Amino acid sequence: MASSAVPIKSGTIVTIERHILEQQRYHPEATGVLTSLLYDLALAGKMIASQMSKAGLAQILGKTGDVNIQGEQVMKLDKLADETITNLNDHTGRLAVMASEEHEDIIHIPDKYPVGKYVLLFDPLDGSSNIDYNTGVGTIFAIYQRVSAENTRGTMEDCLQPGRKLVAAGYIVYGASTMFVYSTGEGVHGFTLDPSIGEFLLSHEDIRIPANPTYYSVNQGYFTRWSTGVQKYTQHLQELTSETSAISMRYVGSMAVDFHRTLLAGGIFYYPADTSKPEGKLRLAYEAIPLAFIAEQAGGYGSNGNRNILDIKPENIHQRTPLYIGSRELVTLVESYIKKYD
Ligand code: AHM
Ligand code: MG
Repeated sequence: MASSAVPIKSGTIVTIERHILEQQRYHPEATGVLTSLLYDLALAGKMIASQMSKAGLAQILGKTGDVNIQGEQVMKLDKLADETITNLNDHTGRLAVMASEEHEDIIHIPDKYPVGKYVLLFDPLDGSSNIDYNTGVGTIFAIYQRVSAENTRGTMEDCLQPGRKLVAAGYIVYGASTMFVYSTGEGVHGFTLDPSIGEFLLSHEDIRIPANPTYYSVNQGYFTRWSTGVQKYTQHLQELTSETSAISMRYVGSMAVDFHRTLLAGGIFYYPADTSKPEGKLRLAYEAIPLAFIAEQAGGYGSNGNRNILDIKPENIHQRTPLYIGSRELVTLVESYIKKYD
């Protein structure tokens, strides 16, 4: 797996801007537009992190449409995050079209602004139901090249591309610190926001998901609703724990956060289909595909239980999917349980 274009000596400080520029060297044909787009997303991450720290109280005291104690209109943080990303990207001339988990339809670039060649899909604030409890949440994004004709308004087809066509993907987690993790197909790199200088600094270069599992992550409250294969697989994971070693269970309920831990520690995150959600809960285009791309770039794997998530072309923009993602061995094992028992 490639590391960054210029070897980074320990003690060297690398900003996200410089790192993205260095990555561009792998693509001599690059015009710099993708580089700028990724940098815009890092900026969106900084703005959302700042809004979260300021707006936390407003969020807890009010819902969208309410008036806060200062008499100001309160905006829910998921809506605020959605508007931040949209408003930062609709006028830059880099995008043909956008789609967000928060919008029923695709988001067209306003007629007064130029259109570009990229397509941006995002979940602005994944796990937002956790905000009320001061728990980590995240932003997830996917970037494609448009398939529609240049210099026209982007289309739904631009947004319905399989993960194999991804140009870049990543996520931002807002936790004890804010982290930006991305890949352009040359490995996975993570940056931690230094709030005192407002810069993302390279903290996790060329992340590789450990093969040895540390955690499994699933909402086990739904156990009785799962298929036999998923139940037996989960029991198998529990049996891996012995007197001398353990695979522990961790579940935040914010996928970006649960995935981030899985990526760094090794293990599996899964959200199966169940009797009340036969299609699963997570969104293929906004959540499963970008994180499966990151997992694969880090040596892991993302599956819907039967096949590689990256090979599935979404049929509609809000399509849901079961998801099993993390260390390759654990994900292929759940596929074999599903094949055998379901
Ligand atoms: P959201 O996009 O509305 O926030 O929903 C997705 C979230 C994921 O982050 C998380 O994995 C899942 O919902 C948790 O669901 P549950 O509460 O059923 O375990
Ligand atoms: Mg989500």
